[in-house]
Amino acid sequence: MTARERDVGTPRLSWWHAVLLGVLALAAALAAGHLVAGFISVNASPYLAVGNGAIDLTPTWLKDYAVRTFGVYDKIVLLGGMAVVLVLVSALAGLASRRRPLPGLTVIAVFGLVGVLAVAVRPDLDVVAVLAPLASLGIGVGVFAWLHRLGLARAGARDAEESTTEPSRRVVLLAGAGVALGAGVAGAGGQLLTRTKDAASSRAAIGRLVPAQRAPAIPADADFAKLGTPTFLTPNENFYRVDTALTVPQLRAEDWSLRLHGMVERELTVDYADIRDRPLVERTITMTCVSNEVGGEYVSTANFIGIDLGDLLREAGIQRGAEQVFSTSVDGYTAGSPVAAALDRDRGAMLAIGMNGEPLPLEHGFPARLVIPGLYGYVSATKWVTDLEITTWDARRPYWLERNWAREAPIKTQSRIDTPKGFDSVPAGTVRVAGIAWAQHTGIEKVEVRLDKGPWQEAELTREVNLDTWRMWWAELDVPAGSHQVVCRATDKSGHTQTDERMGTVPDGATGWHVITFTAA
Ligand SMILES: Nc1nc2c(c(=O)[nH]1)N[C@H]1C(S)=C(S)[C@@H](COP(=O)(O)O)O[C@H]1N2
Ligand SMILES: [Mo]
Repeated sequence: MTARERDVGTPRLSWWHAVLLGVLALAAALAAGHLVAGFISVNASPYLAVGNGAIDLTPTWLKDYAVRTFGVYDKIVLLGGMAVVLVLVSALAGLASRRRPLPGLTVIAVFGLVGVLAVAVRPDLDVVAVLAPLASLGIGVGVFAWLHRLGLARAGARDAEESTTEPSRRVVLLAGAGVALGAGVAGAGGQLLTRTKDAASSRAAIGRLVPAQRAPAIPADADFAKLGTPTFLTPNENFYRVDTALTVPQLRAEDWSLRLHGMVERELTVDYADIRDRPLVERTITMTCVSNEVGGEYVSTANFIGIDLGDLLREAGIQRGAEQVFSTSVDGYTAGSPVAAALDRDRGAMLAIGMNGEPLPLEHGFPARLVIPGLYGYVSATKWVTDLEITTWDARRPYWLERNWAREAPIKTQSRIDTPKGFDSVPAGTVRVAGIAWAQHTGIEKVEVRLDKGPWQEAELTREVNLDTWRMWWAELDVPAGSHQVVCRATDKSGHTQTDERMGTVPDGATGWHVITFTAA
């Protein structure tokens, strides 16, 4: 007897009941996991853990494509895409289980195991964290089996006249509604719990940070914000953000410590109070991301507050032959910075705990991060940093080096036009062009602009704040009616002028001139 023949006459679920069954079991599973994660860490929530895992496994070309296409929404797109796939597969799993529950149970169990795996490999979570995806697995399988049994029994009763022992239609509907309601309540509960357990209240309790040694005041003529450039200091909420974290790591200052080990004379472990009680320094630094395209937004400036990183390393005593400061974040992200740059007194590398007077915002690395002026962020600015290993280049391979980015990554001299914007229409005649330029740790010497194929014309620069920060510029051009292109290029204090050769961001930062097309009427 074939399976098909055997199935003839046995009860089966209606197709819509089967679809609903799959989706309800999925919802119950995810909600249960989220609720349990609420007691442990939001990062134990299976849905988010799988998303984070997916980010780490994504090949570089796809990641670059996602960032280019979706910008800051890339992670929302990922979560949304996962939701669509999960719902579709669960619905199909339900449909495949109209007679027997095994196909659906298998799919739910596989989902659960993927969740367990994603949580188990996270370095920032304890073993107990797998309780969250295990809860998902158990609830998902249990709900699927239970609703399936009820539904089949009901279908059987419908086929074989009414019988008093089988569940009524009403009972089946109530069971489904109960599962939906329970999932909603559990999911919301998990959300509330993670909110109260997060690091925000720890940060709020710290208050403003007052450095013993303040950065020189920013002069009023340090920007041309009135002409459309950014303000000299970037407000924390506007500071660009780039990281691999799907959800911001939640680390309380009370729980944070930093271990310094490897090729050192004495291992050190410092906690938040240790750092806070030291005389804090404040330094004005412009950070840039290597993924910044020509004309891009991944550049910002802040007054960072913290201690000198070189001082901390000297306290531990760096052994001869050390090359790399291998830093690890609480979420497992790693970066490698040159020991020489970290020790260089003149460069002023920092272990920072504050930004523009406040403790670091959670997204920017609370409780502590590295900031090394002049190097792209991925080799110098580890956020949520908890471990510094002094080592050699050969001994340890940081995250982005495994993904084709360069080991040495000094920030390239660049400039950007902020006004006019691309495809603006402006009155013909005198047109004011303004923008920014940066060459951290070298300094900007001049910026030039050119209309169409005309002569280069030197722009007016703002007062220099220090060599590690951007400078704003403006120029006036005589523009006849018509469509035009304006280009800018910067020359740094080493005498290097930006090349017009266009190179992409991989492996060590984009080159080329920023070009704006606009119309004068
Ligand atoms: N833990 C962690 N730190 C990180 C990253 C990250 O993905 N994880 N990204 C780095 C990169 S590529 C940059 S450009 C800077 C950006 O810092 P910001 O988000 O505060 O601007 O952080 C660096 N530090
Ligand atoms: Mo970056």
